[in-house]
Amino acid sequence: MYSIEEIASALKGKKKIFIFTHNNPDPDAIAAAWAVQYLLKESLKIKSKIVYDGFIGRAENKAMVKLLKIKLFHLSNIKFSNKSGFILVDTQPGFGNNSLPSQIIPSLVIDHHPLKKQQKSVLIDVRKDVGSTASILTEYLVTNNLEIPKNLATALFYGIESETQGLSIETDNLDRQYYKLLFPKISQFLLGKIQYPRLEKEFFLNLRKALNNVYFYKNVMIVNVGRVDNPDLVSEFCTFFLLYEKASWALSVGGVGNRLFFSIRTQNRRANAGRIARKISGMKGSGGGHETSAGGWIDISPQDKLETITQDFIKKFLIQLGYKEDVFLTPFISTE
Ligand SMILES: [Mn+2]
Repeated sequence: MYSIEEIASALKGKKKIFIFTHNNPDPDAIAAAWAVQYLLKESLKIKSKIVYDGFIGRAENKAMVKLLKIKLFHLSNIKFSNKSGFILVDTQPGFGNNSLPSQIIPSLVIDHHPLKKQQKSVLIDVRKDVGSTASILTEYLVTNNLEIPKNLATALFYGIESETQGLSIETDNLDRQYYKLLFPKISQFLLGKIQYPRLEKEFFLNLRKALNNVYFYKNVMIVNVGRVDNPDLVSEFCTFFLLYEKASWALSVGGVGNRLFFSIRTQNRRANAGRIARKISGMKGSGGGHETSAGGWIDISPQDKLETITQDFIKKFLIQLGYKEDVFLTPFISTE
């Protein structure tokens, strides 16, 4: 953990500060970015902007941003200068899941994914054993004796809660400690509205589409959501279909723009979903993640058909789990 003086000196001379989350930010990334913004404002009187790329698509995440009044800027609406300073949360320079231009060396990186080799940043606080970046940021606020406002506490609590499924997976002492510390400070009412959000009709249409394209093989749920405009759906359905009582793995895939996005989830806590994600994304894409939850994308070139790429990709994944190449996938729900 860095002192506020070290952070101040890393940001010295910077005119505008931008806090980057990973693309299609999840509650952990959003909460962590908001806490960095608060830390800079309260302790250093420095203003900053939170920047994301992609979509905020999941209903819970939309509700979080709206109800807690978190101000985020889409990358397409932001202009940098050579005096700008950059901070990355819940991701790292060189990861395929963020849009920080590769020539930029950030001033500070705070994350909980495995540390990328030869990392370039002025300050790097990466703790791979911690369950959520929100826990790390809560530590920064507490250590700097900052009072945590109700909405920020709610965001951080939900960040930890959603990332660790209520402290039940991939959890460290830090997560447990700050989950308890934040709990009396949150708005139960707003948290409830975030955890049980209202759903747009589009969600149900996508759910029907997904249900028609779910396959079950041995112990694996495979969800092909087809072409969608929001990559959050891919991860959302992956989590959802892993709920099937006989499934220990779930893979979901969906085409967004010229990329095939994928998510992996497993019930097996000793698995390494992140490693599998890195392997199957290969040279044409990017993948990574944690033990039980991972994801990434591969490029689809113009001459490739989405369906062919998808089928090849599913095979690649099943091979990683030790299944033969010519598996026959049967629909999970028969439509007859
Ligand atoms: Mn995270």
